Amino acid sequence: MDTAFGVKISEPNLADCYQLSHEIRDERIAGIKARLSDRLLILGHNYQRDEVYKFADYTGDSLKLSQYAAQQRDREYIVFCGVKFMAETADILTTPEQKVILPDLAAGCSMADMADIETVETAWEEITRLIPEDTLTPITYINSGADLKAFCGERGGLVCTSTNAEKIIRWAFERREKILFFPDQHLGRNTCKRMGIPLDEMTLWDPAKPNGGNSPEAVRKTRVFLWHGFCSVHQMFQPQHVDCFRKQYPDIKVIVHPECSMEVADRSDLIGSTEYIIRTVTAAPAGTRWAVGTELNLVNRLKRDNPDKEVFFLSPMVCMCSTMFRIDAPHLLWSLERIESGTIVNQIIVPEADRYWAKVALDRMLELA
Ligand code: CIZ
Ligand code: SF4
Repeated sequence: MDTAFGVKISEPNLADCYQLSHEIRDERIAGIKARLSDRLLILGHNYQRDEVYKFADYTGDSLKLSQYAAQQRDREYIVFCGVKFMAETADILTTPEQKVILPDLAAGCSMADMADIETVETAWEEITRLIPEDTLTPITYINSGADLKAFCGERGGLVCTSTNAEKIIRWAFERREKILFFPDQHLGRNTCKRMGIPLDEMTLWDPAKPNGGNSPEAVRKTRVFLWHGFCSVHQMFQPQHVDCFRKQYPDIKVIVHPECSMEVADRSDLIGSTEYIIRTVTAAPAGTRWAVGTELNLVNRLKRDNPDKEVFFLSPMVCMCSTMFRIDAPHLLWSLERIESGTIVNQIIVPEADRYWAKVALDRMLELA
């Protein structure tokens, strides 16, 4: 790093990265990757844009990526092309010497923001005023802040992803009678329904209302409390989109993510995480037709990688994760240049207060996974 009179100069800046042509940007990213070599690990979530996805050393859903990050003890820098809760998870699961970097700090998750620690604590108090605390397990979808993961860890609960939600919920029911599931109501409802839990034993918890908007009797007889959260991307898929495809192509298979509403999930042939969707469509026989209800970048990649099949995006609207979209090639280049220049930007550090119990909640999940 150059310095003049103690003032740092020539720090690579983001605006400059936007001025470059695609080719030069790609060359520079590849150059830094080669120079940092084994000191660097770039992780790419399945929803990432191709312009950064192509540079990932390892790709997958949050479960696969967090398991992988936990094993890479020798990588000094982990650049996470994903969203904040994933980078936080990687920080919790890696050593204090390893640095986790999120190329754009605005890459959050609108669903994760629908549950915060104060409102979850209030809900917990309201519920446990009516039922014994040792009958309730808190479960948080991995799409949540580290403080909420810590909340679960401290109360005998754990984390789940869309890949393992059923296994995690089963584990919880083997120990206690009831669960509080947040922030995604749809993943909770779709999974519990498939496990045979009747809808009238599930209650929506609206944190904006006293007692979540429920009577004390309703709270007492509930088995599954579902937080009033949802993914704005997946809620755009509608039952009529499924009907429309079925009418046009009677042989089509409809596969959707469990963050879609129950009405969409119930009309679909298959439901599962991004990894499940990719695996299923990739393994399907040539000539088959698929309508896929999940994020657009993933579906476009699936289309391109499966030219022997017909792959359609389930909605006529553009359902793109606007926060995943934040990580673009200029941000990736900028964060890599800053690693090389020794002036790291956007390092994600989970506060010490949350780290211990959040790790307990994640480890419980990883042991089961
Ligand atoms: O678990 C993940 O990574 C998310 C958020 C979705 C999925 O199904 O991969
Ligand atoms: Fe969050 Fe939805 Fe984006 Fe997934 S697709 S990261 S749940 S906003």
